[in-house]
Amino acid sequence: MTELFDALGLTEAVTGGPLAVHSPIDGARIASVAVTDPADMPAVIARAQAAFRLWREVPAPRRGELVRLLGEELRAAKADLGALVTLEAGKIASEGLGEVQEMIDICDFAVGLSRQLYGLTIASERPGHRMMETWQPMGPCAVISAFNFPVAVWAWNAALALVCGDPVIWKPSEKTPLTAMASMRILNRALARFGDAPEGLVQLVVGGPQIGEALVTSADVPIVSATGSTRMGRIVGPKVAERFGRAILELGGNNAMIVAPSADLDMAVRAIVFSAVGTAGQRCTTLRRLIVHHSIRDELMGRLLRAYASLPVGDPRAPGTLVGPLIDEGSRSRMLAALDRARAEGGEVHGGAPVEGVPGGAYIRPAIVLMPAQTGVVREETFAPILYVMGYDTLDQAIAMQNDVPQGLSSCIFTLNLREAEAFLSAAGSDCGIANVNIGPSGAEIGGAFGGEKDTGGGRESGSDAWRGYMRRQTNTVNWSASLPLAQGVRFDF
Ligand code: UN1
Repeated sequence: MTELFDALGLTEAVTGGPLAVHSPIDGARIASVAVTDPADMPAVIARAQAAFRLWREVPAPRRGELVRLLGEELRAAKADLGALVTLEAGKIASEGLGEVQEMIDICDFAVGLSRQLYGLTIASERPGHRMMETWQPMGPCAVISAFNFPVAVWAWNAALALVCGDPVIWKPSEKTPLTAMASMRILNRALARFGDAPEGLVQLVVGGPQIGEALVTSADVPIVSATGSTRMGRIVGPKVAERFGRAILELGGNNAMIVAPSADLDMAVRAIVFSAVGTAGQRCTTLRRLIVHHSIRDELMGRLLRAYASLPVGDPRAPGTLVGPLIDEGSRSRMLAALDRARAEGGEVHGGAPVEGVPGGAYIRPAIVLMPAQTGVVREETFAPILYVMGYDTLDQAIAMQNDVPQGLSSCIFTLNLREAEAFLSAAGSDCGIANVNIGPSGAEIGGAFGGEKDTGGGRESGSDAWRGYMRRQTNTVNWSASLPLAQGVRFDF
């Protein structure tokens, strides 16, 4: 651990502060870090505004150069930062590294984007006129991130915000400040190589709700990108809206897979197990509901129970482990309470027993719960590896069930039937922001827009044209003629 802290330049920063950081691996305290004084928040925001005034005038491809350097530094630090993700968030080694790879990928994407912040030219109805739509930097962007993707989600936002001309103020989860501090050190190396970026371009603030409140309520922070629970989004969203700020919300998911009679069950089983128990069920895209055609339900259940029985649960650093710890004991209690509730609502629970794993950590066997219907507990997101299984007769019924939850993040269907696949993707199909065919709901690539509808908050981050969320749209009309015709044929002669 000491070596890892040294390698990431954290040695000085991990002692003496008031915020205790615990590793979910064994519950041990691994650091005590400094927090931001809420009284400093106005100065933080003012620094971001000052940085904005300079950064917005740096040509976008030059801004992209900073993100290119960040991608290089992340490549060099991948092994160490990945190991720190494992230590601080409890992800298995491969997923810790995958998270850093996701940061590198979004940097590459954003570098290309820095030369492609395309606007439009629009046909003007007036002679000698030209209309355009241009995209301008917007201002400081607050990034409020969650423990489960402690660094990748910041990178999705920061890489885009930086090429779009926006400074970043990052408030990570209080459970994962170390990976944030390490990422800032990596970024600082890129900034040093870049040379002349304004001071305060990217700032880290560590602390609780008061810090978040300052960002959410300040009119000088026009964009607030927040990832976390729907409960958090219900607090953040209205406060940002009240001051007409722009909120990009990425909140809870309750993601389903429909398994149709023609499904390739070998593939479906692999997809189900990865997406239901990967990251110990702590992705917002985790598979939580399985909607299976009655004709194959027993066979699929049998296969899943066999697969679940052999899942290696334990120390995420150990080679071969597939399921690491939950983030903390509270999370394990919530999983156990949800399983009790599922039993009370008629569920047949398989698995879900606490296991020792590494003493001090919150380890638990993933659970599969056969439900008689989509009851109350199934409609809620429990951030843990619980997979509810329900049956269906017709595809219409299955799609209706898939959509009949408050959340709308990710969804998928396993079928070899073209009609079923296309119906699922159609206007009357899945109502989620992500809908896949013969792929599980989690593990999205950065190239697509990421986010979802309803209680998921409606925001889009990462790929496609999500960059527009970080810029100000401006419509320009230029008159290069020698007369002044009015639109809509209006006459105003004097
Ligand atoms: C999250 O859980 O907040 O699609 C993000 C995925 C990852 C990102 C998840 N690329 O599962």
